[in-house]
Amino acid sequence: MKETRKETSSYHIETIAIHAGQEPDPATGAIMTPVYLTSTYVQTAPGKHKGYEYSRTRNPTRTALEANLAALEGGEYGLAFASGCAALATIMHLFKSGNQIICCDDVYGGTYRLFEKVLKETHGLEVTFVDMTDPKNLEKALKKKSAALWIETPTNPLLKLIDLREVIRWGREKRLLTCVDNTFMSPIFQRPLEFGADLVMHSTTKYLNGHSDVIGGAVITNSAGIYERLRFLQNAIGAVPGPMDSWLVLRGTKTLALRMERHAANALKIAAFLEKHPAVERVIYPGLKSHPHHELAKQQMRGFGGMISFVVKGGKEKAIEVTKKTKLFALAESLGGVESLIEIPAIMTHASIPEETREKLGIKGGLIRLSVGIEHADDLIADLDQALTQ
Ligand code: P1T
Repeated sequence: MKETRKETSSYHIETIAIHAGQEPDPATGAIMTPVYLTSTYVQTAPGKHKGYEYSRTRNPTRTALEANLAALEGGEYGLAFASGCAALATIMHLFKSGNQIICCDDVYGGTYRLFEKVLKETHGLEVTFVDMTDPKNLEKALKKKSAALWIETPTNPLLKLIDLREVIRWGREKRLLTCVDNTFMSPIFQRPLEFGADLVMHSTTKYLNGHSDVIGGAVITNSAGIYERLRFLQNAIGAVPGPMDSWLVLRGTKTLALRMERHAANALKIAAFLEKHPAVERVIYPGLKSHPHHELAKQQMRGFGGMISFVVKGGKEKAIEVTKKTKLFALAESLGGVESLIEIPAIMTHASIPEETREKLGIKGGLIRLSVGIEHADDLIADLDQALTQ
């Protein structure tokens, strides 16, 4: 059984999304990969099997998903996990106690929590948070024990952009493992392996699945050595997705390209609308000329994404009022689904970051984050308008 992708690399990404990793079922010709709901596989003699022995180790539905995700990121090898956090936790087992990870300072709250409140204590990892928008800050953080760079771009929730070419080049020069969380962009808009990253991580819960009905994660790499070790860890630790969840993500990626186009087109219209709204102090969207990293966004991303953050006049009280008044934008954590979501990072997704650190970063009470869905943009704009207007 092939572990890597079917040869689709010469195709456009829209075609890869639909075909990579998927063959008609050899038993029936079914065009959709079956959901192999099985924990174990019958052997013809001890140790003699068809490549599958136990579903923590391998499952055919998961194998198809892993090949599909690898192809989408332009990588050789893919591994699927039970969640984005499970993917991150497994990756961290590549390191030894005493190693230092240099992480960008604005990251998903759960990533921060895993680094600060778990891995520091249980693994003895040192984690240094750095504003990577200025690569000069990296040099200051570098130590003998530095082992990896952890990059999120655009960052969550402040949508700062990190120069992938520059930062990855620096990391490789210093022999650090360069890891990029590509959840916000999806491979449709950004492919970090093209910039030389050692590995790409995803919360597949988000755009890759796209329908808010799965929790999942993934890692993609071009390095056979890293893949072998991670595959060993995936099995040894066991934070794997079930076949049904694997199938749902595999189904989701078929429409990824179309969805991303609409997410981004809607987000640009909404960001432009918010920028002119009298109740809004500041809008952060990489597609706006006013975004400090707009030029970099044009260079390293093929689209600006579906995430917008904005600050309302009137601070936390006003922000709470707005999030309670929207009707189409559901008040909920997460992102990347077809439906639009609204949330307040300081109270919700980033609450596990201490208030003082949040304030320093600029994650204040009045900051609202939108995950723009694929509804009609005019309906979404009207919804925000009525919620923002007294
Ligand atoms: O939720 P999980 O699948 O474990 O993924 C964690 C994760 C990792 N990386 C990024 C960039 C993320 O945004 C997330 C999850 N984020 C949210 C739930 C959120 O609302 O931001």
